[in-house]
Amino acid sequence: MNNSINQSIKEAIELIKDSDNIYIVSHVQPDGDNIGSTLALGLAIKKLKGKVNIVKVDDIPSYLMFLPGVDMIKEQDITAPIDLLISLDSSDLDRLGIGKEFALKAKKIINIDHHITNENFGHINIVSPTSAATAEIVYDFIRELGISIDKDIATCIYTGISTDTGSFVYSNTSSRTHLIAAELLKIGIDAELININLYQSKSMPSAKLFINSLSHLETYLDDKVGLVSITREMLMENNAKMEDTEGIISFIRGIDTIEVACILKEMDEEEIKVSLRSKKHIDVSKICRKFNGGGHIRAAGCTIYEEISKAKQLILDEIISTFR
Ligand SMILES: [Mn+2]
Repeated sequence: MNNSINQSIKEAIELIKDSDNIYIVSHVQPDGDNIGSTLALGLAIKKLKGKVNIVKVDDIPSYLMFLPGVDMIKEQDITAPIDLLISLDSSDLDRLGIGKEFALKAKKIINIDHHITNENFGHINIVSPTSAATAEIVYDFIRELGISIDKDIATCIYTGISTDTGSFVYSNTSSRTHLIAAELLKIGIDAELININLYQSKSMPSAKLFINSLSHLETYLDDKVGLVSITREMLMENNAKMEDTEGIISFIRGIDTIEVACILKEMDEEEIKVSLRSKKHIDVSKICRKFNGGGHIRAAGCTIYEEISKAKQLILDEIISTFR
């Protein structure tokens, strides 16, 4: 954390203390870091102010439903006054889905994130691309807020950090990541239970989709690039949902020759969500930015509004050209 970030955290805390109607928004297709950060900060602000509103903008994946306070995330009334809105783990307003309307209505916005592509859309921006997860920033934030981190808050922070680092494996994992995790363990979180919920609770439809999709793995450039397409038809065949694609892309990156792993998800006929992961050399956030997406050097995403075979060709051309 550099000085300007520390300064922004102090300003944000003053704003929270002075504000009445505080809203926190999750983002569309929320992940463990988004929900974990949202709940950790939500629980802390509730301790501080007695009340907080968390806006549900999308379904919460079932593997996160064990999190303490998850019931606080619900659909909210847009006509109510919003003095302060806090966005977590979202690089731009569009990613907030319906939450964008709440943001545009809010008198003030605090934007807390770790994406390098963050658009600094807040009145106060706490953006730290060197943090492995937004939950890491939230850990510092809550301590500065003067609220003690209890077992529930610690569970949410640990979930955010664990999921965004691939269980402390990805290159974003730092000594600080481990130090924070150690503090959370000291507080008494049940890491075994968290790990079972996050990593050992795959549903059978999800397992079947996993096997089915990987049997259609395509590779390019002497197996340096691996790609899988998930169509809506495949979901139907396996009785699965899009959230059941979790884990496929990291499996592809886990193959020894693979440098770039790619998964295409057919959200709609001409709406293809693309996720990219790289291992050592390729900056995939650069590739995704060409399609108005973004993310991190080793993990990024974008949406291509074309039919799936066309989207595949477009993203493949970009991936292959980065190897030249
Ligand atoms: Mn994150």
